[in-house]
Amino acid sequence: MKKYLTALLAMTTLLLCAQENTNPQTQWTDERPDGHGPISVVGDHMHQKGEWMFNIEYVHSYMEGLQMGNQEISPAKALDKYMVVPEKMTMDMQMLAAMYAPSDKLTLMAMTMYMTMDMDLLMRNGNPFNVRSSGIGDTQLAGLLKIWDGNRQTLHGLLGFSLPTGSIQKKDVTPMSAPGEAKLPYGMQMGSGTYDGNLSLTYLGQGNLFSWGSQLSGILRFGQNDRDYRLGNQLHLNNWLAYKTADWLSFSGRLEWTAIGSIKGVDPNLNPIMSATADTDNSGETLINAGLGFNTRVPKGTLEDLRFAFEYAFPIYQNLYGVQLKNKRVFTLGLQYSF
Ligand SMILES: [Cu+2]
Repeated sequence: MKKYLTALLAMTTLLLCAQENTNPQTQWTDERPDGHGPISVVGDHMHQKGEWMFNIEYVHSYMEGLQMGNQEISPAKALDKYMVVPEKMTMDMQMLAAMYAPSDKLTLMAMTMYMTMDMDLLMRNGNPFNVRSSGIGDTQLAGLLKIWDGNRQTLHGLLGFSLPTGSIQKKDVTPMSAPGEAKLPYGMQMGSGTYDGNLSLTYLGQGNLFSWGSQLSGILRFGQNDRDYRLGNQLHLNNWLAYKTADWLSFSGRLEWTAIGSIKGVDPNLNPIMSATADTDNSGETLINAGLGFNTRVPKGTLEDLRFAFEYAFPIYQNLYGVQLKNKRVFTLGLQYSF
């Protein structure tokens, strides 16, 4: 009898333990550091009903050297065709975003940014010069809709648009225009000048230590801006994997394929023979970026849900249409707080 009781007790204990192990988490949760995707991914997560989030982000990107297709070319070679060619460029972007969820099924998002661009160029006579531009960029508004949620996986869609609040009239002094200012090329302008549509579909999954995500996104531009051109449409396929090392820290790896179409139309104030950056034949690209980063999240206490994240991204493949500056690296830093 005692034997049976012991066996019964052992079995009950085993069953209870088994239940403890097989019934931990059935829903996807954002209450872990990798509950948000890598910081460079936009629209990666949604919020719960009544929740707000504020996000301050800093993005630094750097381009250097010339490439034609997937071959490097020298400035001298490019100067056979153009009077001026670019040598390097930095773009610094400070972004402010707010998210609010009126329901579990819907999260609203608004985003504004301030950008500074700096470009070094070289003239055919061998003289270098520099141009700068800065200002607010385009304003993004979006809604994220939960499509499916179950078995620690979710699927949501993003539908948004971009308002042309960024200037496309930026000018600076160049050796050719001095003492006056000349219109700066397409890549030095703050916005697209058109109303653009943003669409994306994001799949997220979670295990106990690992999490993963996949996002297909696009930017569709319509019509023409008041400078008679339209920037290229964009298509991105982003995939990432994260590993949670502690309840406050996770590391991520990301691989993103991007295709950007060429500029359609021509700004009448830009002369394509003058500068490689003013020729719309030199626009559009396909590239594959790799990103390495980490997320941190305060797991409890008064600052619960304060997050800090970082990512370093670099191209492992790039095909640039025409002659363009090579993409080198992108740093993204972000501070997020939800309540
Ligand atoms: Cu958020």
